[in-house]
Amino acid sequence: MRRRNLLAAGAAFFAAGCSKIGKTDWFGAIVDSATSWHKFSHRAIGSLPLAPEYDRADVSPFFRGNGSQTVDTDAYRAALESGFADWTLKVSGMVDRELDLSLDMLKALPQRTQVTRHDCVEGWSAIGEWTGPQLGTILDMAGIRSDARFVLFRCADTLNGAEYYESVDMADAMHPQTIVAHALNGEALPERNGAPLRVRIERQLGYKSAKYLTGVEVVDTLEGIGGGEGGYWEDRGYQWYAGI
Ligand SMILES: Nc1nc2c(c(=O)[nH]1)N[C@H]1C(S)=C(S)[C@@H](COP(=O)(O)O)O[C@H]1N2
Ligand SMILES: [Mo]
Repeated sequence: MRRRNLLAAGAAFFAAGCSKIGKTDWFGAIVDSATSWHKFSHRAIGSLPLAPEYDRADVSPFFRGNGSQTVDTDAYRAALESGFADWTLKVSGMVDRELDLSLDMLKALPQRTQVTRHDCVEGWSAIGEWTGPQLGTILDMAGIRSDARFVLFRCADTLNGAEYYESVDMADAMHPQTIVAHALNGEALPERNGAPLRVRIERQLGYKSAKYLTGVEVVDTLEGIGGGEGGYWEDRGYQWYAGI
């Protein structure tokens, strides 16, 4: 089933104009992906609980922005004005092949839509409908090396002069509800909610769901990255595994 989805994704991917990897590489990637998926499947499929999902009718009328509500650079302003035509998500680190995925490529992959509740550690919640490809699909395309342990999320914004970043383990990275969202409530992601891309980590507190996503980096240690605790807020004393 998954294999068939990936094949369909492959066709759509080429239709979207992938210039970075050739056709042969792509079919190699599909074969490899079965392997990379299996490596984590004993934890990721079936064994991990899903976060509750809600009905479209439960969606909050307004999904507030929190933390950074924009990226304060000329480059971001220009990107926003161009409809993020040149925005890419870079997939790098301990992968068999690095990827540079445009928004069109990400939208051409199989999509997941989920209505979930976002819980911020500051004591507010909101329900939203998020759409995007599963991070697992993207990681399968890149091919994760067997010694990889974490997936790092790189963001365009800074808070108090420091780059915002986050990280999850492989089980949460491959979790079916972990998606790279480009839409909220059926519309392109608003600026305040992380346009054009944000990750959704549905079983953990809001600060894990990194906005203004520019890169996904596969690593085997969190040491030496930022303050070494695995995320912007973690470096400031919050828990790395912020389960809800
Ligand atoms: N890049 C980035 N991602 C971020 C933040 C941020 O400041 N920068 N804030 C986090 C926090 S604390 C929360 S609660 C949510 C807020 O998401 P929202 O703005 O869509 O409500 O984003 C999280 N992701
Ligand atoms: Mo938050």
